[in-house]
Amino acid sequence: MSDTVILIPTYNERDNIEKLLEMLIELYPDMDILIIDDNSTDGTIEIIRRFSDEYPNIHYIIRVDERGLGSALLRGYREAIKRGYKYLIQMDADLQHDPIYISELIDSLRSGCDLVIASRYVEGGGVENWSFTRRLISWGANTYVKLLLGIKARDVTSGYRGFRLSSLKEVLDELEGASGFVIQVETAYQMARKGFRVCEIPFTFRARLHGASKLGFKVVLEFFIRVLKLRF
Ligand SMILES: Nc1nc2c(ncn2[C@@H]2O[C@H](COP(=O)(O)OP(=O)(O)OP(=O)(O)O)[C@@H](O)[C@H]2O)c(=O)[nH]1
Ligand SMILES: [Mg+2]
Repeated sequence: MSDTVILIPTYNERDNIEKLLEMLIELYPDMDILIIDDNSTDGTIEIIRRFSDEYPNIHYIIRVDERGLGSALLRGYREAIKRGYKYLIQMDADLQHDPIYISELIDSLRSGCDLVIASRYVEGGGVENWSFTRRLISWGANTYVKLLLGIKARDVTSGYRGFRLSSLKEVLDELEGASGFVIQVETAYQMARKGFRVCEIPFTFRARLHGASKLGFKVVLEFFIRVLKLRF
């Protein structure tokens, strides 16, 4: 067992997950991987099973009665703590998060950060091929969070990040009930509030080439409401 686990939430990522797993196996052959899938209907599960059969370090959980990025990540955090890992790297399955940055995220954790965010909005970071609307949504979400919660990190909504699990464990109960991507904000907020060290490294967010975004209206609404609730 490695001391670090790579956590990947998946929902209908058939055309991305295979490539991602191949890249991870090549770059980090000894690292454990944990996939949390919410009962994908497009064949993603069959691909995950095939890899897990071949590589003993690839683990997965299929949730059949729940859906949501936030609750899937929470399940992954709890599972990783239970299994005794020291660090956790969290990344999307859709190839927007280039695995090349994982070693740098781990270095930051080893050198003392409790949370390290792969950030689009620090010097040297950026986004590839984003439409004006997509830029506006991301900028708006980050600005809203900063105005309300005063978080110092520049990219609080980035889902590409690393955690020291002993620190994350201390805020887990506060995250309960977060269903969508608002959980990214909540972990950063709660960890900073507890005095843990939050760091950022620059990264370039790639364009999604295959599959559909799951960013829906309900998830955005939850984001606005839960951030407001944290504030007041
Ligand atoms: N288990 C699980 N994973 C999910 C769910 N929704 C999204 N994901 C995964 O979470 C990651 C991020 O979701 P995306 O839809 O790519 O969100 P995004 O990157 O903010 O949006 P785009 O830039 O449009 O791709 C991907 O790996 C998804 O497959 C869900 O309900 N359950
Ligand atoms: Mg994505």
